[in-house]
Formats: sequence, structure tokens, C-alpha cells
Amino acid sequence: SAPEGDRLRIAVQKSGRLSAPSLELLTAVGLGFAPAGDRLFCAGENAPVDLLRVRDDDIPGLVADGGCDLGIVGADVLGEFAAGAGVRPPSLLRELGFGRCRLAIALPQGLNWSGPASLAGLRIATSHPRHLAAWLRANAVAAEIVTLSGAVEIAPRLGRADAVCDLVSSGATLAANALREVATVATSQAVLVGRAGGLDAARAAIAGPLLQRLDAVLGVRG
Ligand code: PRT
Ligand code: ZN
Repeated sequence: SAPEGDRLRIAVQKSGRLSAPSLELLTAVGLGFAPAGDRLFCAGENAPVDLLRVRDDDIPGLVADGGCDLGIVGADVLGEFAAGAGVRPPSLLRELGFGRCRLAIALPQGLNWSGPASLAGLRIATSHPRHLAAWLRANAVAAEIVTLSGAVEIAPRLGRADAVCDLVSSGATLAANALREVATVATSQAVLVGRAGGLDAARAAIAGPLLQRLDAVLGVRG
């Protein structure tokens, strides 16, 4: 069998919205993996390609530092990582067409909206502080960013923030929390990322045909 160094390692979300569609896509390009259960590492059954199953937040860093060669992650998570200081972020290789959502500003009842200036001086809860900071800067609005790792939508009710900047897909969560979507900060979908410096020859030889089959699958899906 091939030495360890000649295997490609792909980081995928272990458990979350992108887990099942990521695995389905890798299956569709012809990769087979044994059921991983609770395991972090999952060896490929029919190709020298292994999975590392992790929190989505860890994926850009793993690919950036070479712990993994490729990764599947939300463009929103990639963008937050890339906007941080320090390491060179992974390259965006392909948009994958699933995990679509938008990062949106939403207000509770009683707050009026007449444009971004309506947010001046407010506290805005988000788990995407760098996206929000860039959007506020671009709109020349000074507001306070309250960074939360989850449950952003309940921050106004808890008195921790006046407004939110959260991911939205159907809009049901905002509606259930009596929040009104007023502006889009960014749109997102799952993306394939790779090391910014590219792959070494052995791994590039494994990744090449894989990307070709991926393009065929994505083309068919339209
Ligand atoms: O445990 P781990 O850290 O890996 O997972 P996570 O909880 O951080 O991420 P997860 O699984 O919730 O989301 C992973 C990725 O899915 C995100 O980075 C987005 O790229 C993408 N995605 C697509 C979404 C949504 N749609 C989405 N609706 N991520 C989160 N949501 C949440 C949103 O935050 C809100 O709580 O769903 C709720 C809103 O959904 P609707 O349908 O009610 O509007
Ligand atoms: Zn996460």
C-alpha cells in the first residue's frame, strides 16, 4: 500500500448541517468510506483519500496549516477565518451548491429600519464578528459587536443585544423569535477549499482526477 505521505486528507464537518451533504458529494465522486460512527479519522476504502471529521470552525485552520489537504466548509466560516490576522487562508477551489444561506441583520419589533444608519450605537449579536465589522465599516456605521458562539437569535430577548447578525436559510428561526430581516451582509454556501500553496506532486496526482469527477457531478447538478 502507498506510504502515509501519499494519501490525501479531506476535512469535513463531523456533525452538523454540512455533514451528510458533504459525504454524499464525496460518495458521488466515487469515494467510499467505512461508516465512521464517532471516530475522528475515517480511512478511504477504494482510494488513497482519508477523512478528518471535525468542527466546521476548525476546517480552515487545518487546511491552512497543512494538517489536511482539502476541506469542505461554509463560505461564511472560510470568510471569518480569512479576515483574521495571521496565516494565509486556504484557497476557494469550488462552490458546491449546498448549505446555502445568508448572513443577515435582523431587528426586534419596535426598532425602526431606514437603512444601515438605523444601527448606529446599537449592540449587535453575531457569531460572524469579522463579516459584521467589515459591513459596518463599509456602511460607515458605528455599532457595538457582541460576539456569541451560538444562540444568536435569543440575544435580544436576553437583553444582551439590540439586534442580531445571523445566518438565515428558511427564515423560520427569525420569525419564531419575532425578528425582522432588514439587510444581507453576505451570502454563503458550502465550498471546497485547498492549501493556499497548492499540493505536492504525489497529492496533486490524487486530487486531479477527483476534481475532474467533482466538476462532472457539479455540472450535472447544475
Ligand atoms: O459543531 P459545528 O461547529 O461543526 O457546527 P455549527 O453549529 O457551527 O454549524 P452548523 O452545522 O449549524 O452550520 C454549518 C454551516 O451550514 C454554516 O457555516 C453555514 O455555512 C451553513 N448553513 C446553511 C447554516 C444554515 N444554513 C442555517 N440556517 N448554518 C446555520 N444555520 C442556522 C442559523 O444560525 C439559525 O440558527 O439555522 C438557523 C436559521 O435557519 P432558518 O432555516 O430557520 O432560517
Ligand atoms: Zn461551528
